Amino acid sequence: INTDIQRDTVLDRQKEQLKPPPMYQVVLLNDDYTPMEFVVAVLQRVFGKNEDEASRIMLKVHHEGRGVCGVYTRDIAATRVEMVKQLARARQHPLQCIMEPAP
Ligand code: TYC
Repeated sequence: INTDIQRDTVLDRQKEQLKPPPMYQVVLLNDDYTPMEFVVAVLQRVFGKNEDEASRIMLKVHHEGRGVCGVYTRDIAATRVEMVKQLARARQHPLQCIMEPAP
């Protein structure tokens, strides 16, 4: 049998599917050791930035402590965070990258 709660749950899911998905911003954090050229290369490779835009974001992070690399759905944001962390680990740089709900 279908309870009132089951009917409400179906209606809530239908309504949820009509909304745009929640978005997450991928944020790069500053540190004192990761070379600037490495950060620029990561921004080009992982986030598809051209050299000028990559340099602009890198310098913003360097001066302000953090900077947004892009805004994506949850899975794409999570994958790009992991790609950044893996590239940093491979070169033994302390570069950190996080995702957070877009405001
Ligand atoms: N602060 C680093 C340096 O002076 C450069 C840097 C920029 C590191 C951005 C991390 O996310 C970062 N070499």
